[in-house]
Amino acid sequence: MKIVDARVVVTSPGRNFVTLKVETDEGVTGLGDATLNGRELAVVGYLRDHVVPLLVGTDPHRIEDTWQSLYRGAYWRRGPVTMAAIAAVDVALWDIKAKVAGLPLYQLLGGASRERVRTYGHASGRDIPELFDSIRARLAEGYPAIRVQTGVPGLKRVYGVGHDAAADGARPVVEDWDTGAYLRSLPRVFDAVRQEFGPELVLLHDAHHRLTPIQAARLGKDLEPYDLFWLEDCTPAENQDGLRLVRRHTTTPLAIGEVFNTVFDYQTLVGEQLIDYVRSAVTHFGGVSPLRKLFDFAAQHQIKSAIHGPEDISPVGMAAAIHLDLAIHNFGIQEYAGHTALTHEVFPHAYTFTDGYLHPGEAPGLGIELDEELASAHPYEPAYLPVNRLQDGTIHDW
Ligand code: EZ4
Ligand code: CO
Repeated sequence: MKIVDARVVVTSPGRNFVTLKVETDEGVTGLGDATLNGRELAVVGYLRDHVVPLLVGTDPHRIEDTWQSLYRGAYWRRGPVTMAAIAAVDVALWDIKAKVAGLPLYQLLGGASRERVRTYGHASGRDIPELFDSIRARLAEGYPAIRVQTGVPGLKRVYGVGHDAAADGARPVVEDWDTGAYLRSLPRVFDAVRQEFGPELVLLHDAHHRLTPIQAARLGKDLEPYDLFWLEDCTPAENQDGLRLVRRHTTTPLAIGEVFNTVFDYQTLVGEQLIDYVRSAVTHFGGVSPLRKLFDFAAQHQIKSAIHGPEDISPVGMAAAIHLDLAIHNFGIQEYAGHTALTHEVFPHAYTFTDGYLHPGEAPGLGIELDEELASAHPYEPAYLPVNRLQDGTIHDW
């Protein structure tokens, strides 16, 4: 079997998605997600100009060899653009192999370790009443766990709260930030949520890398009475040593990794058990092959999976995640933000979301298709993530 062509499709049925479609001489095709929010076209160029020419003529069954040749052969390793491109190839080849086997991908990964995949959804509000409405809406949709984000008194606009208008437009929207105001308000928000919804509701929070380690340590301590499932991205984790300080001071579970691209980013965090959940996406971590190795490494330290699943992971990337979730033993939880109705039409899929749980379905391969005609009717639209500035105008982490 040989790869005869590979094409990159960019479509925007609500937001931008980059998809690689690999074609073989036997007519079997495979799909992979290469979406990198705000830097989509860099990955398109990497794939079209530097990866596709190397793929044509190779055997699609040699997934590990292809992965290693793309990773090591480029000389320039790691980084989100490179690893998103390699991820798309890896996932497309797994799709092809599973289709040839006539099995859903999870069967090739060892088979099901559970009946269904527990998810969490996103609730947010600019204030407490709006937040409560949003939590009720997620509960009505069946979500068994909920990520809570709120506005901060004195700030006009906070990322992840309400409509994600910040992603629209050709220039980044500027959002304001005040860490002191945030640290004072968040424990009060969780106190109000616990009083309204009781002790059993599974609650999470994403701090979006905005705190220093000592601030993160304080927030983790302040949130302990509210029994969070996790506190996510409490501090920018390039400084891995900083997590030692956070860990020493709080028993609030920690989740990190959505911006990580390789296992090397996790060496200290996993090796010293400084976190409880690894958050990398199939799409940004080089695909199913390396993510599975990460989960095996994490399992040795009692750390569980929590694959990143925001709106900007395409249904192709979601499908790959759900197969892995079903198969691995140390599954923790799957983020599932869902997609627009049009996105589901562009990417018809076998996976299902029922009562807050996902299942990859039984279709051979990933169980996903791409309606190329509909995709081409919704071309790329420039869009950037927002930037954060402090009151004096200084750019802030996030
Ligand atoms: O900000 O996917 O946990 N989810 C998140 C996401 C990320 C976006 C970045 O493109 O933090 O909303
Ligand atoms: Co996050």
